[in-house]
Amino acid sequence: MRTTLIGMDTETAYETPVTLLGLGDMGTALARAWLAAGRPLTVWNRTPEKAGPLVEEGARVAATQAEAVASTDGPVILCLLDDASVDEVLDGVDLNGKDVVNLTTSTPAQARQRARWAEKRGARFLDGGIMAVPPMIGHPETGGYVLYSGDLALFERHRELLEVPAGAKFVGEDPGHAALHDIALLSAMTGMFAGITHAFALMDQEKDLDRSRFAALLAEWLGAMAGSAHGIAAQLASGDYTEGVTSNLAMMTAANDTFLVTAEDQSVDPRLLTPYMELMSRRVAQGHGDEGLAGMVSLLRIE
Ligand code: FVH
Repeated sequence: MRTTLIGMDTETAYETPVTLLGLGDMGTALARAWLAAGRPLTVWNRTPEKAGPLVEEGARVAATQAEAVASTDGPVILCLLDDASVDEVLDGVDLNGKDVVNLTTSTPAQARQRARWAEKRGARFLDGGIMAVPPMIGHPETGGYVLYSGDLALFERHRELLEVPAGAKFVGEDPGHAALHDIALLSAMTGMFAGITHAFALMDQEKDLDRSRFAALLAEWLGAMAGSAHGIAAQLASGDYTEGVTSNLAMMTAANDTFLVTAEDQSVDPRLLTPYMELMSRRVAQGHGDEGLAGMVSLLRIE
């Protein structure tokens, strides 16, 4: 079913109907974005009460997940808690001929398995990793986006629709790659949060220090340092880990004692820093003090 023509000068620009399974915080935000954009939307949620407010905003509620999937020829978007809940929700549902887009957080292996599972059921499959929190959805100016991987033709077919809630970035035809990018980015964020936690702990005893002023410095500093990812990528690509190095590993490692002594003086447990410092020391001990950070990547590999 294809409805209202919205394009001014093309016959292919239609409002594609969407089916959305899962109305948690993220699913509800996605639903609101599509409704606000005037997309015909069918929703289903295990706890049906959550659909109530969306009906008032124009959504159609299906009584069952099978009915929701069967109700349109538009894409079926999944935004459920985890991979197990996808199994539970779609058990026995006819997906033949459907375009399935799974925005449920998965591991890369789960996403690849889900792609095989979809293919066996006659569906086309795209996996997505959401790099946004619910308040960012429908607000492109906040910089949120969704990473996609899998069926490129499917991505292109629904690209306009997928770009309504947030930016859409296709990262490869291996269906596991969106999840891999997602988890890699979130892992980097976890390391950043560990650093922020340690930094505030260092300030904790200093009651006269203005935390919000420090936060501004911290955010500015982390922003300035984030660009180092490009240098590491260039070194990994060239294999020359001394390329473009301004602050080498030996110099950085020598400063670690200052960090640790300061932590001790401020009565702060250094456990969030020491594993990384140990890796740095190991790389220097291997004779690579003149390098940047790229050489540390190989130290993390489990053979
Ligand atoms: N919220 C966030 O900040 C993050 C941002 C990045 C991406 N994540 C992922 O998005 C998926 C959905 O997250 P969510 O925020 O909507 O999660 P909840 O609010 O907890 O809602 C979970 C929905 O899943 C349904 N559900 C759970 N288990 C089952 C099941 N066994 N059978 C059927 N449905 C199930 C749940 O239904 P109900 O509890 O309302 O009945 C919700 O619809 C997620 O992968 C995040 O990692 C969000």
